[in-house]
Amino acid sequence: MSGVPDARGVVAGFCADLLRDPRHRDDPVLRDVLAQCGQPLRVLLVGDVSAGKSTLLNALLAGHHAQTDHRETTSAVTWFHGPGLQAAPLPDPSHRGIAADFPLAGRLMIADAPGLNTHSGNARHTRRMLPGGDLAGAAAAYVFLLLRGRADGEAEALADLTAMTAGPYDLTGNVVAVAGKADEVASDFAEIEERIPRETRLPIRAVAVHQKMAVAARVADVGTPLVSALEAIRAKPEILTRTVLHWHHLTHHLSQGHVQALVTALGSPSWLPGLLSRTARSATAADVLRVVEDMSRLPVLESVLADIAEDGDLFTATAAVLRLRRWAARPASHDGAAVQERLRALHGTAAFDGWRRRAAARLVRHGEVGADLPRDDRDAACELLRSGRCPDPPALATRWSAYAVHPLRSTRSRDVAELIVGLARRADAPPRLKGTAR
Ligand SMILES: Nc1nc2c(ncn2[C@@H]2O[C@H](COP(=O)(O)OP(=O)(O)OP(=O)(O)O)[C@@H](O)[C@H]2O)c(=O)[nH]1
Ligand SMILES: [Mg+2]
Repeated sequence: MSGVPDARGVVAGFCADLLRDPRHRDDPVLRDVLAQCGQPLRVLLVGDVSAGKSTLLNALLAGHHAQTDHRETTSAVTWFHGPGLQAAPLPDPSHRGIAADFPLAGRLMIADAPGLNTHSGNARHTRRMLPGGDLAGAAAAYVFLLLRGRADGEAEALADLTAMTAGPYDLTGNVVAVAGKADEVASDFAEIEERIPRETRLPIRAVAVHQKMAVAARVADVGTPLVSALEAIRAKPEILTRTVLHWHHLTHHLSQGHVQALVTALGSPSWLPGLLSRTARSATAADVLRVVEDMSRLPVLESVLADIAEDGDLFTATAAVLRLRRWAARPASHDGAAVQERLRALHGTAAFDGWRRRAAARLVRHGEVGADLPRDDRDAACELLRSGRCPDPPALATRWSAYAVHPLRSTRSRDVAELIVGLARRADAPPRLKGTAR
């Protein structure tokens, strides 16, 4: 399916066309949608004051880029993007942009934002970026930071965000819930990650993260003193004979610097025994930090973000089309109805055929569609939707046809199944490798 233009390239062309009209030449929404379509996926970090957003960001960026404190700290929306995007156009003049090299740079740009419950009123900057705000859609994906491993207080906000950004094809995956400060929660990570989507009844991916450990793993001036503190403890094994450990128990045995390093990197002393046992055979400081990184679960969040970024075209085009629809529906619009009509026509283009197939693949892989079919049938359908090929197209068509006709199937599931059946009937099997005759 090569040679098909990206959907966001088509939307960019659409905006460029509108901007040629003298009535719209300086329109800030059109200018920003055009910029957005040319940039890596825009991700916004949201959550309450002191949820640990900036700390998480520093871990993702592997450096002290954002200021952190126990009081309300972040006051403006600040975008972090790869060094290759110098002076990247931003959604609003009040936003700041900072170039930094980080593992996901190039694939996404990420914004730190004021907490949603500020006393200062700075929350308005964040709310402008959320559904209902004038900059809604300027970010196409969201990392929503939750506290205490629970989503109950945020369920409505999460539901609004998911519903209002899903677009015409019920796109899933652009909202990631992060259960932050996991060190302060008694439940284990797997339980938290499984419970959040179940309790909210939303198709969101939840990831539990210990941001402090993530920073220690990635930022040298936090990680190096931690490694040295762990070595000091190993030299005095009597420290860990207590069943309940508090930081003040360590002050008689370790230097103040070592205790401080442990508090900064671990938050709670309950993580110390596990960390010591998991690093008992680590030969080098780098080995220790790999264990710290693994325990922080930052790599899991990064892999979820990398997966979203892989479908950056899908998410960006969806957000951009939703923005343009709202722009065309604004009360002052002279040509709104005509623009809406032209936007609808975009969905008939080859680029949007590809967009629909990738959205369907996400629904099969991450959503409810095909949930009662065997894993192999879902994997083959995803392969077919993404590449136009799969191992046994006629067999796949038969199984997804049977799935589609079930009387209790939702309209969305039936649409996706019919799309798969149509593709399977036209598809080729991949060429059989030499020597793999059955
Ligand atoms: N125990 C624990 N504390 C953390 C963790 N991550 C951050 N903190 C602390 O939480 C406080 C707030 O962290 P920030 O990263 O500044 O929080 P924020 O969400 O950016 O806050 P605002 O910018 O004010 O909205 C700081 O004192 C951090 O040290 C964590 O994983 N565990
Ligand atoms: Mg902050």
